[in-house]
Parts: sequence; C-alpha cells; structure tokens
Amino acid sequence: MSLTRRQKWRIEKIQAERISRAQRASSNSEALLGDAGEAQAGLVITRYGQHLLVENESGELFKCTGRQNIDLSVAGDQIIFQATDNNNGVVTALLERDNQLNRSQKLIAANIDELWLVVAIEPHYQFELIDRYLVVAENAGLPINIVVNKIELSDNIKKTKDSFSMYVDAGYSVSYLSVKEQVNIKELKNQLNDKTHIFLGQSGVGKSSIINELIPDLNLRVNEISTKSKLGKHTTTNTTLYHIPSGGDLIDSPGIREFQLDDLTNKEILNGFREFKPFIGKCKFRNCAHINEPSCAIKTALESGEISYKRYESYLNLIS
Ligand SMILES: Nc1nc2c(ncn2[C@@H]2O[C@H](COP(=O)(O)OP(=O)(O)OP(=O)(O)O)[C@@H](O)[C@H]2O)c(=O)[nH]1
Ligand SMILES: [Mg+2]
Ligand SMILES: [Zn+2]
Repeated sequence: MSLTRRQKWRIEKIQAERISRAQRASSNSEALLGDAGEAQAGLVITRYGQHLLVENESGELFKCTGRQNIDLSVAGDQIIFQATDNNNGVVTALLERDNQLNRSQKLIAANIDELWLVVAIEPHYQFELIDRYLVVAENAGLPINIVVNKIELSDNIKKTKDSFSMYVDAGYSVSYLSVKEQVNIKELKNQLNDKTHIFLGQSGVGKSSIINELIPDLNLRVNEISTKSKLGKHTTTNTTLYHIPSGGDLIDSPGIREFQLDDLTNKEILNGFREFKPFIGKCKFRNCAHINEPSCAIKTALESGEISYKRYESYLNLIS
C-alpha cells in the first residue's frame, strides 16, 4: 500500500524535526535561531526575492528566510521551519520533493500532481508555443491537460476544435472554457479536487481569472498575501499556491512572452512529443535524428498518419 503525500509528509516531518533538534543542540551559537520556536511543518505558498511565505498546519502564514545551507524552495515545497515571532520564521529543512517543474533552469514549483496548460483565442494560441510548453511539462513527468479559454471569442468553434485534434490524438485532454460566459467552469471544478494543480501558459490567457472562478473567496486571500508580502500587482508576478475550500490546491504562475527551451537537449525535446514514443528506438540507425535518415520509424509514422505533420514540423523547429 502506498502512502499518501500527506502521510509521507508527516513521517518526513517527524524525521526532520529530530534532525533539526539535533542540529540546534549541536550549534548553540546560531544566533538567528537562539529563541526561535519549535520546529514545525510548513508549506511554501510563494517565494518573493529572498523570502518565502510559509503556511503552517493551522493555516497561519509566516514570512520566512532560509538558512544558508538550505536549497532554494518554491511554491508547493514542504519544509520545516521555526517561528521567530507571530509573523516571521526561519526555514531549517527542505523535505524531499516528489517532482519539480523547471523553466529555463529556473525552478517554478514543486510537488505537483497535474499540470493545466492554458491557451486562449485571444492572445491567439500558437502551436509552436504550445509544443514548447508541452515539452517542458512532459520532461517533468506530469499529467497534462490543455485548456482553451475565451472560447466565446472564437468565430468558428468547430474549426478551433479541429485544430486541437492533433493534441487529442496525441493523448491529451483538451477542454474549452469561457470564464466570461461561464462555459465548462463547473466541469473543470469537478476535476480539481484533492490534488495539487499548476496553471501554466502565456501572459493574458486567463490563468488567474480561472483560478478566481474556482476559489470564490480568493480575493480575500490575495489581499491577505499582498498585505503580508506586498505583492500588489494586477497580473501575476509570483508563482503562488491557493487552497480550494473543498480540497485540493491550485498554483497560479506568471505567464511569459518568450518561452525559451535553450537548456533542453534534443533527446528531451524528442521525449516531449508523447505520441512519438512508440516509435523511438525502432529506426534503422540507433542515432537517427528523424530528419532525413532511411528507414526512420518516426517518418514512417508520419506517412501513415500516426504522427501529425504539424507536430513533426514543430519538433524539427525545436531541435538544434
Ligand atoms: N473575453 C474573455 N476574456 C477573459 C476570459 N477569461 C479571462 N479574460 C480576461 O483576460 C485578461 C487576462 O486574464 P488574466 O487572468 O490576468 O491572465 P493570466 O493568464 O493570469 O495572465 P498573467 O498573470 O499575466 O500570466 C483579463 O482582462 C481577463 O478579464 C474569457 O473567458 N473571455
Ligand atoms: Mg495571472
Ligand atoms: Zn528516425
């Protein structure tokens, strides 16, 4: 029987508390922690600059700094910290992550169960950008769903859906949403319970709008965070975790215009095209780049229609 993340967290928390107590005993000279409280488990809500907003098990928020020997943590991280007063604390241990999402070598979030790639009719989706996001997500090993928002702006919904059929064929779930006209919001809500979900995608597609729909009292929560951490921006600047009152967490992330993949190898790019997987390793040449080589299984799949031409083209554009 496998342990749930929460059970695992409890066990690791007890171990980390022991370690932390031992460390404290052996380094009485540590001024910072001199009169700090008991070690307790925390969940990183957001990171801003050198600070973390950490929530304890009672839901209280603390602005924390990390000890120098502790790795950088991000939204979704489970940590051990000691409060220095009612509002501040020091992180003393970072618990092992189930997974982590990186973008251009920058850590975005940790311990994610599902990823929602949000695109929109306006700013109009671009398949190459979608494929770039998918490559990153596939390499993080996360289940991925595609959401097409602002569907009410489409002048031909059938045509829009047809253009996403290559993603459905590749095995992704694609849903069509309108925050403005409340299309499929309930259906989305039903898919989000009891897990940690991250919303990723270009700036302006409506990630924060969707999250606001899903968490009715979020405005209050956002205000709470902004008074504590002085995050007072209209568009998202920090990756932040929010709780759904009925269970589950949503992580909002800032969208960016340029989505660079410079740090991904050609092998990772190939791995990022999930429908190519059955054919990888079946080419005549072991080092086949699937471009012009004879007896290439990927090219054969392309000719038989098992791989879409658009996706293959996108693969060619991404590899170097
Ligand atoms: N027409 C229309 N507009 C929408 C819809 N959903 C969101 N918007 C608008 O799109 C704009 C951008 O929405 P945000 O939620 O801020 O987008 P975001 O993805 O969080 O953007 P960043 O935080 O910059 O990454 C806002 O003006 C929203 O009101 C929709 O379904 N239809
Ligand atoms: Mg946003
Ligand atoms: Zn090949």
